[in-house]
Amino acid sequence: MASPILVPILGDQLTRDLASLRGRTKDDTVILMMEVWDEATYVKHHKQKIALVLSAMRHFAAELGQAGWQVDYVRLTDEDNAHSFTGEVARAVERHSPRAIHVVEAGEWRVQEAIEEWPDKFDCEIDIQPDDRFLCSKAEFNSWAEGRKTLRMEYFYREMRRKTGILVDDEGKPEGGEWNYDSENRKPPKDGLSAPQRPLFEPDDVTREVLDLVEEKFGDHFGNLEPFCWPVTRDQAEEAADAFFAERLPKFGDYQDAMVHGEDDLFHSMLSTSINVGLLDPVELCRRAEEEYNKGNAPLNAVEGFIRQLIGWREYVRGFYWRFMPGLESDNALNAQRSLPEFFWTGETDMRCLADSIRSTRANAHAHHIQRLMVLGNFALIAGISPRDVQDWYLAVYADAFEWVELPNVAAMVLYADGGKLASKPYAASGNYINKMSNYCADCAYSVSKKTGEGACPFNALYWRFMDRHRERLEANPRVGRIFSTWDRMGEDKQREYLDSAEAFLGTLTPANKGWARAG
Ligand code: FAD
Ligand code: DLZ
Ligand code: SF4
Repeated sequence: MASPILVPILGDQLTRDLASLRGRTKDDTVILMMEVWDEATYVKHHKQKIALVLSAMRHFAAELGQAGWQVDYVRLTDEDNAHSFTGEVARAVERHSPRAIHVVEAGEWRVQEAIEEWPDKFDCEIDIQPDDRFLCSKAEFNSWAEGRKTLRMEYFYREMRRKTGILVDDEGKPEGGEWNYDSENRKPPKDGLSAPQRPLFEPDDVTREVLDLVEEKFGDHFGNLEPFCWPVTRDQAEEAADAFFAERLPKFGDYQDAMVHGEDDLFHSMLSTSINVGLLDPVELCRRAEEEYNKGNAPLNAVEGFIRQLIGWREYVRGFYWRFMPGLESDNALNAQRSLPEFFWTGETDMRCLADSIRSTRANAHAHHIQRLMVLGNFALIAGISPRDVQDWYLAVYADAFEWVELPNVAAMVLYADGGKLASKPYAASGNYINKMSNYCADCAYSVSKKTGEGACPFNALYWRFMDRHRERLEANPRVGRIFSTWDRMGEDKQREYLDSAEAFLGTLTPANKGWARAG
């Protein structure tokens, strides 16, 4: 092939209709896919995440090859592997002498920065194309955000509903009269609540080979490698989506915020890994959910709730990430300085809610949203854990973690480290919330009804310590301010008991060994 177009495809761009492939001819294109050490180790990802990405990449390359594309696939173990995207593109330029490189912009800031240096490094045309797998472009998000005092997801979401026409009638009105049915999506779990088992995918030969590689090269990373049952092809991802729509969507809304010990998925879709690496199209999923509603198979609160997560939250956090990077990574509005406790890695804590959420994280490389937000995140917030430590942890432990989605959720939604650009108030809660929304507390070593002293649920005292410490900032906020009259009514002695209890608990925490998330 004389001087082809080189099309690098990254591990989260596994989409047949990727912008850089659209309109290209097979006899004039070399697709480059690169397994590189840098991507597996910039944080020490959960073993299942590495296996997921490498196996999905290998399957995708095989599919492209079968469809007649020329794919230059670099394996992690190839002798001369340069182990960085730029190093591998340089080697591919030597091999193929391309007349141009067409690449879709990267999902993560650090990779995009590297790509933007390619025009200075390579002596051919470099075309960096927008990632149009997102509904809202970076420019569109910026023009929506420009001049607004607050960037509430709700208003952004309504724009996305209007733009797609999903659950919107001919007059531009929302289906059912409301844009958001979140108030119906907070049912506590009833006794014995369980959900149908999602499809689990047996590793084939390609995945088995990757699992062996991951065990050999990344055996010291966090998490269980097996059982490994994530979808790694589009067909598998579609099967997973079919099962969700048929079996779990109807109750997705009701139990969206519920937590049950040992029930790791409940009615969640478990589709984030497939969506994030490019195997499923989020807007297509929303249209399917709408269809289930139109056919009378699922209620509006479930369908709207699911759609809001995808064209609301997912699109919003992506726009937010690119608007506020690179500052977002170092924001620390609440000046939280404590190191991450060791139990986040070991799971060894008597706090049953945390232990179960960490167990699921370790076993599945997944925990559902309320575990991430209201158990793990809430603890990190009210214990004052440093944003950098918390960010590294979340980026390392989840199979669906890519910085563009992880960072806004952690820094802004959970830790309020952005000072309130994303959330109207910190999501701080005492043990009461967890008790209401889960069955964790009944068998916990701590008593949720005990507020202070020996055996009291640590969330209770930490909550008041957090409120007291940040009073100046939070008191003016109408959504939080009233809480301080409760605090004031307690009187000094009671307040002292809370503060002493919190300090005593914090004094028992062992800081984590930093080597878990990042080497060195
Ligand atoms: P479902 O509950 O079935 O939701 C459907 C889909 O909506 C998800 O697959 C996901 O694509 C999208 N979605 C839901 N909530 C969010 C959200 N807050 N932000 C963006 N997309 C959302 N999601 C990631 O994909 N990667 C992450 O690294 C990640 N880190 C998070 C960290 C914290 C602290 C919090 C609070 C949330 C995080 N989320 C992240 C969002 C959410 O928890 C996961 O998307 C969800 O748990 C994935 O499971 P699911 O596919 O069963 O989701
Ligand atoms: C997460 C990941 C891992 C573990 N390995 C690779 C890899 O070897 N090659 C690759 O192309 N992508 C990998 N990825 C996904 C990338 O980190 C992801 O594509 C970038 O973060 C995008 O900005
Ligand atoms: Fe968690 Fe407190 Fe409930 Fe124990 S009592 S499970 S620590 S909220």
